[in-house]
Amino acid sequence: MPKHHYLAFDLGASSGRAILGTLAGSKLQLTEIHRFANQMQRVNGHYFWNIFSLFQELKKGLAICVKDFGIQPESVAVDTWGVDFVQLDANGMILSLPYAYRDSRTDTAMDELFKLIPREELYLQTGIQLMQFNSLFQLFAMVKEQNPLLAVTRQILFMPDALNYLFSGAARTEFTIASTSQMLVPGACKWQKELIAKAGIPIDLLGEIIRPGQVIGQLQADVVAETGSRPIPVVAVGGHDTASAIASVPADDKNFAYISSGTWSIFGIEVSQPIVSEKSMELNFTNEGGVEGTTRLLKNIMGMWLIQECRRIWAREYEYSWPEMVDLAQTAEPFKFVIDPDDSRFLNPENMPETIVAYCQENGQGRPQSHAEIIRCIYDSLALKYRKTLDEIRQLSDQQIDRIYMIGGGCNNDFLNQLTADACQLPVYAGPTEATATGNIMMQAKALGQVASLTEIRQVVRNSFQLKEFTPRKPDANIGPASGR
Ligand code: LFR
Repeated sequence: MPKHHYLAFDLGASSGRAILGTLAGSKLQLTEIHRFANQMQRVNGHYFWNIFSLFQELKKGLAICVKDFGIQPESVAVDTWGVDFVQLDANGMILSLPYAYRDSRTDTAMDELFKLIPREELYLQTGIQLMQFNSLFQLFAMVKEQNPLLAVTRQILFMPDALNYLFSGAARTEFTIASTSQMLVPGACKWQKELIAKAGIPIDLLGEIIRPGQVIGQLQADVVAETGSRPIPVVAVGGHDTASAIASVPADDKNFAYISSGTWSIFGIEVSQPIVSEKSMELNFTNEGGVEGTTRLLKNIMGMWLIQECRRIWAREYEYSWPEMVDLAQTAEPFKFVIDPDDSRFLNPENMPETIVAYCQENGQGRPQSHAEIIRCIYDSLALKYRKTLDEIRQLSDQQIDRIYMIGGGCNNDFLNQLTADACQLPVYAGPTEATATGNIMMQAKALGQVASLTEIRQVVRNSFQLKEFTPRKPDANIGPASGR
């Protein structure tokens, strides 16, 4: 049976990976080729991504694949987190490091923009969850501060588009990543031009939008020379990591919800049309673009960021492993402390554990006394937030939901998987862990003609990865108050 090799570059907020996908018939095998840390860089009190060192790591990944593994992939594709972008000048040069979305310069941008465009109008025209870091607010903040670079910017490119550009020389804007900007007409490859103009953002910075699953160019000669690869196609996949992850949900029907569990917990369903209504506005749901004409109706929940940040702070004294943190949580009393994980104070605090303790104290719960209590508080609060989000989805759509797929790096957390099953009273199926890379690889296979549809992609995923099932336990004291928070 002929084998097809594709190389996925999957960049997350805390790590990046080059993952090789080998497709033989309807079975996909993944091999991790290269993994590296990613971190926001703090410069002069602001946060940036070092896109040049990220590009260097991606090229290294390709070189390792070709030279050390001896495998020439048929194509490459990049996916990353949403919303952030680079600015290109008239010569196509990247003007500066892109800001990272947790930078505080957008702290007041939403309220400022609401003065020009009422909140309702903004939501109803874009169908995107209002979050201060969406590209619209980032660009608006630059307009407000009269950012001098804006005057010489000719085009903006979102992170995956920018990396595809560095690989291929082709500057294209892919639909799923563009949909995170809060600047598109819901569900369409169309900029919301009037709204963008009202925010003072020059519309000609935004390129034409293409659908995922297309070849956008070939590797540039200098990349070929540096990596030893042949000049293979660069593919626009679901450039938004969550779009790629959801493409690989191993479902054979539509009756499911998903949680893409990583730095963020992204909870949602897949729909064929955006759901943009007074109700979805009130509940602040997003309609991001998916692959193959789907829409991702979902909510961003603060997720493992809370744990990652506690770990980072505690590492000054002792660096916990992830399993150690899960073990510790199980020594603490359940549901003694509960936070709203999405309180804005948790977006980028100097000290996450102290911020959590202060929240609990302010809310009359007393002070968590130990690391175990803080970690338990985070997991319990996430599970409760998942239940609340599920209830909200059921208010928005009558699509039946009879199970939850937990995908992404966080799906290895059996403890949280069980808490989620209990809180939501639905079976939880965990896997695949490398959901994003899998979706990225399978959309490359689609672009190169090896699979024909999303249904076929998901068949391959089911055929290739073992899932772990978590059955909900009967509601009791263990899973907290019946109403959620
Ligand atoms: C997850 C993610 C979310 C997006 C957030 C910020 O990695 O892409 O979908 O809202 O990062 O971009």
